[in-house]
Amino acid sequence: MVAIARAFRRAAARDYGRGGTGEVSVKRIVVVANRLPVSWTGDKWTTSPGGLVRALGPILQDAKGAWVGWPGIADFAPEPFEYGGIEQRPLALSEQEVAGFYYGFCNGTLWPLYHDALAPPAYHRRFWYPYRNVNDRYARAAAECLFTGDIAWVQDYQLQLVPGMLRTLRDDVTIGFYLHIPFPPIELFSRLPWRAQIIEGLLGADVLAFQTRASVANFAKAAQRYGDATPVSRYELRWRGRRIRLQRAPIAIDTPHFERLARSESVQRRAAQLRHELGNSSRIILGVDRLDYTKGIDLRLKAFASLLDRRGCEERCTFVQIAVPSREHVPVYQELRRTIEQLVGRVNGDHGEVGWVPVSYLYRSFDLEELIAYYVAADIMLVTPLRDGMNLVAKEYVASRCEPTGVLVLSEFAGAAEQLRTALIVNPHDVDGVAAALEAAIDMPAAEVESRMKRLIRTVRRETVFDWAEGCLALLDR
Ligand code: ADQ
Repeated sequence: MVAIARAFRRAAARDYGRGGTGEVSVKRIVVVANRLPVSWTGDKWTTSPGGLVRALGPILQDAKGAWVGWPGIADFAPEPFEYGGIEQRPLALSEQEVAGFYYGFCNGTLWPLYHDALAPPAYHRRFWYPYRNVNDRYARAAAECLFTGDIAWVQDYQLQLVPGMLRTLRDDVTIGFYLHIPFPPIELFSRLPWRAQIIEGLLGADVLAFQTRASVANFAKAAQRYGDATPVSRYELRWRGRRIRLQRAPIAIDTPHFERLARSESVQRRAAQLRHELGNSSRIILGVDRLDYTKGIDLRLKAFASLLDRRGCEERCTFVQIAVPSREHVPVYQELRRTIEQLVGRVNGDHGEVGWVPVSYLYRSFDLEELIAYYVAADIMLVTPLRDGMNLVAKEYVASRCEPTGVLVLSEFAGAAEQLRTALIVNPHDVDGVAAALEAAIDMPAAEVESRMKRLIRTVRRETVFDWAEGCLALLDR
């Protein structure tokens, strides 16, 4: 256990500029995830953006690890290769598998069901069978590259059957599972026609980790009801003679990297330019999300309109909403995009004036430095998902504060609310309540802004993505 933990500290120390121990982990770690950490651009591989990839890269290099995943293009079957010091094991998915497994069961059934059924989940056998078959293929691909004593670390809702399938193939390895999205309350989970199979699949793991205490408790209840698991304690179950540990492991970000970029001259210059381009409006309110119905962007726009109704427009607040395109082929996402664009038009039409556009809506992806420049420029960060496993944007905003300034308005339904307690916590369904929180943020005395933000910064610095990965793997490395 110590060896892997040290490898983590060394990776983290690199970022904080401290020295490492030079020790190398003895166990291999094989990550099994829907997607590979690299993407094919047509003529070469590049590393995909994201904290998980950045956090696990150094660890997998040290642990001589491998990564099993889909390269993201249908019917594309490259041979295993090495990239970034990691053995990449591509798993090919056909057009039909992508339709049934990924768009069907993952995004049409599980995603809405696990997010409070905010959109109606679709229960179709034509989605379930591909999900089962594709999970079986991931399990076999992982089994092929694991050695006795290795750790298989399975990621997220797309692969919930893999732990059980892998255990029947390889009982000589340790299996971990991490769920990035919420595990739903029993009242919702019960609706799933394949609930017993999902529970049995998950119970194949030695350690199951979740973002929040609520998700741990929800899973424990479902495992008892649909898997006949016996509770030993709040964080331990017994099932078919095996001990299964549950863990609350809230995901974090690469805080030092965000801090460094936020302080850089180029980002500071860009932030000043953005403020200037926004007409030096008195307050910049920012939203940053994947365009997804779980993120509550439409209600947020209504809350901003309600703020303008209350305060008039003398203050010239500007709301910048950055939305990264997501699942664009799916009708419910296309509909959401239309709704949001109409709302933006309506708020600007109702409240704007010549020379002042209240809502700036940017529908595209940004590179990290540009995104951080927006975080630096923003006075108020509005993070109001209707349900979210964690929400990294909230943590990224805090990590980008060079000084303890700025106010975070955060939904009580984001996993992040369990940790970021000095944010202004809101119910995102309560449009007037969110508008009132925005008013409170605008009027908040500087001393209160500072004390709230100082505590948020402390929390985000204390637990980085390296600590998160270390915590998860430490339980597996026994
Ligand atoms: P997501 O639902 O994708 O992740 P989130 O945690 O907010 O949600 O992460 C989004 C990421 O995308 C952030 O790192 C953000 O910087 C980036 N991003 C957003 N808009 C962008 C833009 N326009 N351009 C570039 N980058 C942009 C899932 C779960 C979450 C959980 C994470 C991690 O749904 O609840 O926090 O996994 O476990």
